[in-house]
Amino acid sequence: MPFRTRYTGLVNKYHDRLPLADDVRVVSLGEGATPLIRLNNIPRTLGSNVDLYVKYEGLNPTGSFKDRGMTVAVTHAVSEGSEALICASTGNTSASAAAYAARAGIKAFVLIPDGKIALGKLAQAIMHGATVLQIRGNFDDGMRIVKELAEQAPVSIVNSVNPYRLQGQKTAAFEIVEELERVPDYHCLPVGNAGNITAHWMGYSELALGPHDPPTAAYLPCGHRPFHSGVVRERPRMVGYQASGSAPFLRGGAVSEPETVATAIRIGNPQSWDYAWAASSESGGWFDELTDEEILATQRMLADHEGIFCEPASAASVAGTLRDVRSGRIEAGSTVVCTLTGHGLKDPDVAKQHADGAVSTVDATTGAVKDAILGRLS
Ligand code: AN7
Repeated sequence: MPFRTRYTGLVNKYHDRLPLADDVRVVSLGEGATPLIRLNNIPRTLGSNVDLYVKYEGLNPTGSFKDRGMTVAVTHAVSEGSEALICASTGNTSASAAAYAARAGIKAFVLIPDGKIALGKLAQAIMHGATVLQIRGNFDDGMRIVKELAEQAPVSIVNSVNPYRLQGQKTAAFEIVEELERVPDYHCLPVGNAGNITAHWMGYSELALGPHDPPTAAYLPCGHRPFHSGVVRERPRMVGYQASGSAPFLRGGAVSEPETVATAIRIGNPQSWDYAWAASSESGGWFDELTDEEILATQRMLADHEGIFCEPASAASVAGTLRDVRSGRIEAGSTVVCTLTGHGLKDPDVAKQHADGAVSTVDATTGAVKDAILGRLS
């Protein structure tokens, strides 16, 4: 048969490794199966022969990794009869929740920090018909309110404190091991609320631990035993990168006024604090921080030298990795996967800052255009 079965999303692909009933009605937009792209041009400048891959999660249906968790969380919520979702968000969770709620035919309420989310994400929440509540506060304020509210109103919380979110997000680790046909030596991610680093470690651990092994301490309980298969022996070191202005894992505790240009990770009080520490220490990994300038320079470099446009927060993973490769902390010969968590189109305002010199206005004549081209070819 020359045709492959149509891909219909990660729940259908990994159903036997997810805590969902066999006959559940799956709410999906075809998420997952994102490309794992080997970087060609940037590693050449490093002076170290690392094998560097990016998992381009920006190619999920709403443009971020959140869709992996949302398909599972919304499928579960709908199966329980839920008619409304709620989340606090720096933008991507709200975009994803709004889309999956629309798909399921239920309501979404999203709390976002006033004026501090990227334009594309706000556009998504609006277009998908969510009720958008801008709060006069930051993500951490929104998170506190949502957790209190979910106990008082008939709304399902779809932040990553919902264990079904992390169950969905763990599938990225499955895909990476399938695609590489091995376990990477390092997996590097940007860290905000710390759900994704936890979910990846859960996924790698399910592959590496046998049915009788105790689970990792980073396992968010889900009313189900972990789906340990023991099909591989290794697990990667998990490395988490934060923006310096929003780096609670580097400060050793919550940061009250988080700030960074990478608004997706402008989070001072991560909900998966203990789990992320467990993932880091069990794996022999570490946390580190990047300045906004380093993050933006790397975002630009990925777009300019590799053709890959990610949002600023995502670039933190590659920025940190490049620094750690240069210093030798990540050894030569390593295979490294960086998660690019969201698409660059989410945040057009950041891209506009680079417009100087890239965009020039010329007369509508062949001569004027020719002059402009020849000037740049020489
Ligand atoms: C692009 O949307 O928290 O450490 O509310 O959008 O699992 O929180 C977003 C987080 C990294 C951090 N990159 O992941 C939200 C939200 C992007 C993100 C993160 C986020 P976690």
